[in-house]
Amino acid sequence: MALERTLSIIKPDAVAKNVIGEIYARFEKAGLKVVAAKMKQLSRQEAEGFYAVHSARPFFKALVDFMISGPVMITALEGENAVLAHRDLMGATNPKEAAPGTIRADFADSIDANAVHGSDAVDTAKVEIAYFFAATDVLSR
Ligand code: RTP
Ligand code: MG
Repeated sequence: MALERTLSIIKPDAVAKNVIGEIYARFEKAGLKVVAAKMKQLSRQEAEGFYAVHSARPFFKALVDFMISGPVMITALEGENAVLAHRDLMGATNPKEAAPGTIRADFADSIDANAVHGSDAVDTAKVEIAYFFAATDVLSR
């Protein structure tokens, strides 16, 4: 087992549904601790930079448009195998394929409005946490 950090974003659809607390409760029950958090309205430039890896994909504009459609909750989570643990809680990208009981199965409406983002690897988690938080704003506990 490895103590890891991952970057979690509650996307505009789930913030609008007022389920921030329900989603955070799932993280806590799974042993993940919040070590940094903020609510933010992303600018187009910030969203494009965050999802730059997808810039050549056909869904890129829809993804960015969606991510700036309202405020998001950005959190760094820490725990054993945090990256995979968080992705297991999220479920598959397309909510139609997400396993019952996952966040996307329960709260997502479509592949675009899919409630949450999670880092896909420890290395990308480091880059994504640094994208939104200064090192001094991440507080291990
Ligand atoms: P995320 O990065 O947001 O946590 O989602 P993910 O790893 O499950 O999926 P990823 O492949 O990284 O895609 C990022 C987001 O782009 C949208 N997407 N649309 N129409 C499509 O085929 C398609 N594929 C991906 C989704 O909103 C996905 O969360
Ligand atoms: Mg991804």
